[in-house]
This record gives sequence, structure tokens and C-alpha cells, in this order.
Amino acid sequence: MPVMKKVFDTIAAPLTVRGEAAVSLIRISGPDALSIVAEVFKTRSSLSKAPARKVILGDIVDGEGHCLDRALVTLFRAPASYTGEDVVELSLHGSPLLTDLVMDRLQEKGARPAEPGEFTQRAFINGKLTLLEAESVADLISAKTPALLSRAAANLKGELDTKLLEFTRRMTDILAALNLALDFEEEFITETDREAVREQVGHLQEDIRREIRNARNAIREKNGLHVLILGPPNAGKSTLMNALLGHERVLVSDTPGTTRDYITEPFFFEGHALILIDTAGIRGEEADSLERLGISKSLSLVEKSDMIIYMSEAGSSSFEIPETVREAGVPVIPVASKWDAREESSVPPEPWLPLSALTGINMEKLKQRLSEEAGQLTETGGSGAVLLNRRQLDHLLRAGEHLEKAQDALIQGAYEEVVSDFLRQAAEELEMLTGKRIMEEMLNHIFGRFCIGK
Ligand SMILES: Nc1nc2c(ncn2[C@@H]2O[C@H](COP(=O)(O)OP(=O)(O)OP(=O)(O)O)[C@@H](O)[C@H]2O)c(=O)[nH]1
Ligand SMILES: [Mg+2]
Repeated sequence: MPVMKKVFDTIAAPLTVRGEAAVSLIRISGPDALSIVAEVFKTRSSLSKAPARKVILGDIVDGEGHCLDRALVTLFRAPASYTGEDVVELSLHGSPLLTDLVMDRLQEKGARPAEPGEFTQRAFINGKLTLLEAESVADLISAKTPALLSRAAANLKGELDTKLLEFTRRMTDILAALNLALDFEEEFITETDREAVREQVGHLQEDIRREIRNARNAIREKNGLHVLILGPPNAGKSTLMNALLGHERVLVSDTPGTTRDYITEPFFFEGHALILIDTAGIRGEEADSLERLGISKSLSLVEKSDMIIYMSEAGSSSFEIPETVREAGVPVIPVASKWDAREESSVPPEPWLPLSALTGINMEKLKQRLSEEAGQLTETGGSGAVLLNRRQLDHLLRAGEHLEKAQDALIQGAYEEVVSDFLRQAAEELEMLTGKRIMEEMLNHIFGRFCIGK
């Protein structure tokens, strides 16, 4: 769906990451793509007559006509290309110096370096990709788990558009029912009709709520599940962090207060992208000022975490989780640490998990708990398309709010016009979500977050 037809200039950017590699790919897109490339790439026959989507071998030449590299070129003619414009892709040997030189040459001949996301933005504007498909390109590239990859792929195939279009269609049907009744009877619709509308709005609300829950979980998975390791000093937090990671990432010592600042480390585990955070031990008065700073940092992380492992030594007299932790609304796994060195008599109460990160006792059990919690926190209901970013979620949340107002209005017996108004606003939010209704600044904002060359 083209928002605005524009005549664009010709842009170029490397598609591949800078560094020594087997190949380096440069894409040139725009009205002068072919003529610009023809000046730096010499082939036996004329490039302008070359067939599209066939690989052509030739020489990249410098200003004096000296060969810089043997390279391959693929042409795509408008509109059958990624951007919908004439596109040329240069496949060079993966030398950073060569890539820079070729980019310089292309600029000399009139190409402008592409902004981040500019190719994909053009693809959207030229109707090659919907906004949701375009956003899914970024999600696919950055996916850290197989689950996220398959969701992004479903979105790229247009499944999210289909799902949201279905919501819009249902809203339009309800609006039509309301307006028809108005037109024909010029007064209130019958109570039976109102009841039917209420039911339809209710079903839609349910489906949108489910979609919101799935989106929240998917976004959480995308951000990485933040697992906070908390507890008193010397409880064995850093030892557990190292045991989970499988290497000595953090300093361990028998001096309480060893970890001062928090330490973050990614941990890929059973298809989940976790982020482990080791923290400064929490204790009261005896902490020095620097340590106290660390403690307040630890506590400030509680709200932002997705899960907490709370550790207390098995020999400790009190098995209590501090109130700030208990009431944070985050799942907590309580762990009784140093189980190997416990007193024979000590038995931690349920649900404390006895554990020794040093000898490995119950490490498997802990991992199983982690996996279960992670599974629940990232549950997105089956497979297929799901909203994957905050922008999308915010529009759906607002659509849900307008629907709720419509439902309340129906229940309170408000005029049909009032109900219709809320429904229309809900439908508009969906149009902003899918990009059917979008401002140019918004586009720049969305695509500006892409990487260069995408
Ligand atoms: N016997 C035994 N000792 C442990 C275990 N885990 C940790 N320790 C020891 O307990 C001491 C403290 O361990 P750390 O991992 O540094 O504890 P921490 O909770 O990170 O401590 P702070 O950073 O000071 O808050 C070290 O001497 C560890 O070797 C365990 O499972 N069994
Ligand atoms: Mg520590």
C-alpha cells in the first residue's frame, strides 16, 4: 500500500558487515542504479542490456580503468526488486578496503550512501512490503531464539496483516450493524440487536486481549528474560552465576560483599535467551557506603526483572524473602544454597530448593524450574504471527481501550452514535498499527532503527 509516491535519488550501501570475509555485498537502488554501476563495472556486453536476475561476471575498475577486483553483479529491474526500484547488487571479495573504495567510486558517480533502513523504507513506500512485513525484517535479523525467528518469518509472510485485517473486518461488521439499524429505524436498535452487538464486541475484546498477552510475552522474549540472582552477601550468588554459565565469569570469594556492582551476562538455555544478573548481596547496617550503593542498585533491578532467584544459605536461621522482592509481582525461585555444607539438622521449608552450585546438587532441578518459568513467561499461544514490538503493542492496547469503552457504552444504554464512535477509534488504531494510516515522521522513526544496508 503506497503511502506517497516519490521520485527518489539513487542510494548505495554495503549489505554485509564490515570486516574481512569471503564476500562483501553492495546494493545500489534508484533510477540511476544501472548507469552508475556501468561506470565502475566493466563487462563484455553492455550492462544496460543485461538480463535481470542473472549473475554477470566483470571487473570493478578505478578512475584510471585499472581493475580493483573481479566481481559479480545481479540486476533487478523495477518494480521486480526488493525496493521496487532498479536495483544492482555487487558481489565483491570481502575486503573492507575494497568495499570502501567501491563505495567511494559509486558516490563519485552520483549515488548517495543509504540511511539505516532506507532500502526497506522504500520497499514499504513502493508497496513491496507492508509496514508489518518491513518491521518483521528487523525482527528476523535480530531474533535470538528459534521461536522468535519463526514468528518473524510468519509476520514477513503477511500473516500478522491477515490477522489484524480480520479484527478490522469484524469491527466494520459491527459498525455496519449499528449504522444500518440507525438508518432504517431512525431510532434505537432493538434490544436483541444490541445484545448481539454486545456479544460480538465481547468476542473481539477477548481475541484482542489474547493477542496483547501474546505480544507482551513475545516482546519479553525478544528483550531477553532478565533473571536476577539476589540474596544476602556470601550466599553463593556469584558461584551460581558461574555454574550456570559454565565458566568463571565473576569473582567468587569468602569475603562478604565481593560483588559490588551488578554483572549482566547472556545465557542461552533450552531455546530461551536469558540474561543473568549477578548482584551485590543485600544486607543492612554493616555495609560500607560503596556496598550500600551496590545494594540499592540490586533492589532497583527487582522491578525490571522477569524472574528472581533468591538465595539464602542452607545453614542460615531465617528463610525469608524480603518484602520488596516478594511483592514485586515477579516469579521468585527461593534457593537454599551451600547444601553440601549444611548442618545435618537443617531442612529448608517448602518451597525452598536445596542447592549446591559448588558440587552440582540439584542444579538440574534449578534449571528445570528456570525452564518452566521461562516457558510460561514467553508463552505466545501456538505458532504463527504475533506482534513483536512496542509500537505495534501500543496501538493494539489503545484499540482494546476503545473497544472497552464501546462495550461500557452498550451496557449503559448509550446512543448508537456513541458506540460507533468508540468502535471507529478502535479501527483507526488498527489502521495505524498496520501502517494503512501513517505519518512520514513516524516512518523515519521506525526505519531509522534498522541497521545500515537494510
Ligand atoms: N560449600 C559450598 N560453598 C559455596 C557454595 N557456593 C558458594 N560457596 C562459597 O561461598 C563463598 C561466597 O561465594 P560467592 O559466590 O562469592 O557468594 P556471593 O553471594 O556472590 O557473595 P557476595 O558477592 O559477597 O554477595 C565462597 O567462598 C564460595 O566458594 C556451595 O554450593 N557450597
Ligand atoms: Mg558475588
